[in-house]
Amino acid sequence: MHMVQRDDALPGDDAVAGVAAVVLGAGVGEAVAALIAPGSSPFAAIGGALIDAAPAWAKNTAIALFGTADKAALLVGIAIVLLVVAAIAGTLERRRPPVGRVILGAIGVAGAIAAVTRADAGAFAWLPSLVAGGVAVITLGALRRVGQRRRMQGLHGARARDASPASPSDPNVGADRRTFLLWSGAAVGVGVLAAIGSSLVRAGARSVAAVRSAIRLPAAAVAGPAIPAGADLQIAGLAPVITPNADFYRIDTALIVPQIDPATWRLRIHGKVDQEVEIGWEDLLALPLEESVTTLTCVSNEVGGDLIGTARWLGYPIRHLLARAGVQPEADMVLSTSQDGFTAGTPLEALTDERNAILAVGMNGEPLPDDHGFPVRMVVPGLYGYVSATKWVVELEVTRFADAQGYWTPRGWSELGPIKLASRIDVPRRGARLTAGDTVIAGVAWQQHVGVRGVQVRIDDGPWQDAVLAPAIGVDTWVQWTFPWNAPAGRHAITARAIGVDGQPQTEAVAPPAPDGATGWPSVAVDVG
Ligand SMILES: Nc1nc2c(c(=O)[nH]1)N[C@H]1C(S)=C(S)[C@@H](COP(=O)(O)O)O[C@H]1N2
Ligand SMILES: [Mo]
Repeated sequence: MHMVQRDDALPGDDAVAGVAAVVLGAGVGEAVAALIAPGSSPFAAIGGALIDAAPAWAKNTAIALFGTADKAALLVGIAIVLLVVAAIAGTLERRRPPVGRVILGAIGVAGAIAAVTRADAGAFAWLPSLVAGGVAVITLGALRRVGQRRRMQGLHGARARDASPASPSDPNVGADRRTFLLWSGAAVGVGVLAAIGSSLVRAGARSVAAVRSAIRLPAAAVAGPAIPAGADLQIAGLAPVITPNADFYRIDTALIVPQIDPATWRLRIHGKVDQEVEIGWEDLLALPLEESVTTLTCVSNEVGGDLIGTARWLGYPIRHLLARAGVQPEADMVLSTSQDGFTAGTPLEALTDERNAILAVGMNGEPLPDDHGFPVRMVVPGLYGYVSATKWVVELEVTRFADAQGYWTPRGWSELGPIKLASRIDVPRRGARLTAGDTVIAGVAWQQHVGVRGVQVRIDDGPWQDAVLAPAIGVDTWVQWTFPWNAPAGRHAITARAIGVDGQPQTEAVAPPAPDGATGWPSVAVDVG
């Protein structure tokens, strides 16, 4: 033992063995997942468990730092942590065998537990992570044996020349180190190839994409509002009044987007109802669908942020389905559940009053994109998405706030999420350099379901001046505004505030997104030269 430790010529090799074992294990695990349990990728399972464990501040930090790339950032983070742990496990494996292998096996078991506890776990959800852990354990053991052989030989050689133990110039050691590195490299290579292959298999298996592209949605029985002339000011840099699907913000907890074949989709309405109602895709499309234009907003949107978008939706009013089920008088909430287990708690009233709360199937003239809830999602004007806009929705439970909670409530977000009066300056951009003279300031303002009466703009510490409001599509959508400005040279701060329908301006008080939505006036600094 003592001699082996003293012969620690190339300590980095132990870390290499650990990393190679984990890369091979992870790659094989991903491949098994892609082939037999698509939803149970070890990475996605661990990532999903971390997302579920995340409190409000963590969600917001991730969104603030990475925006809608928060999921990619999480996966990269998990990979980095895993590689560091792998290097440590490799080192420990030699110092105190079999500690390294035990660590790798434990990670596999943890992944399997995470996978089986996902809401949409299949019967074999545990398999990919266990295979990953098993492969990593076996590989680490094997690489260590190759490494050990090299050290033993190095030791014999070293006896004669104690000054340079295991010198790389020793031909035996050199050859065996090459063997070790070759095997390690092969493990990494196979692991990476397996991971790439599994992502290709995954992409190819997206038969739901083919089903989706073959769908022709029925025409609306009730047409939505026309876009009034002038509602879109067509100013460069100003968000268009209707957001193209490809540019629509995406926020959800799904690391792997649920793939639901509409032919198997069913929605169950149950709980405090006179009779359960269940409908399938064809039943839903056969109903008289209504079109509406509604702006969705995320509670995590910072002042000036872009987690907001407007679409023309096609769907069926939820209130008609609730009426069919017969809601019992003590109910005050509907807990909607996604196929992947996400839930939202929506006040019953918001789903039964006259607003356009719908089960949406269409978005801007096409079936919902995968990322936005295909085949069916909820759209409820006036409430932040986390309490209302359930994508991939499969269940509506009529219940009470006293008895049930939506996904984000126990994680530090408010039970109720009415959208706050807000505005945003799109033009000019923060930090823009302008030429002195006539220019235009423009932006959007919103308070869905309530409406906006006006917007005011202030230059530096000057007076509040009325901006021109473009015609609104309706109270459920944001509205564009513009303000002509004769910009004098110098550095200026432009601030805006919306005026609510009650005549009250948007609050100046600065609040962070958690627990129920950010507040404060948007402001941009510009240099005029
Ligand atoms: N299934 C599911 N639906 C969900 C979420 C989710 O995490 N899972 N997030 C909600 C949140 S927080 C928002 S803001 C909206 C965003 O909808 P979008 O991604 O279509 O813009 O979806 C809501 N619906
Ligand atoms: Mo959100």
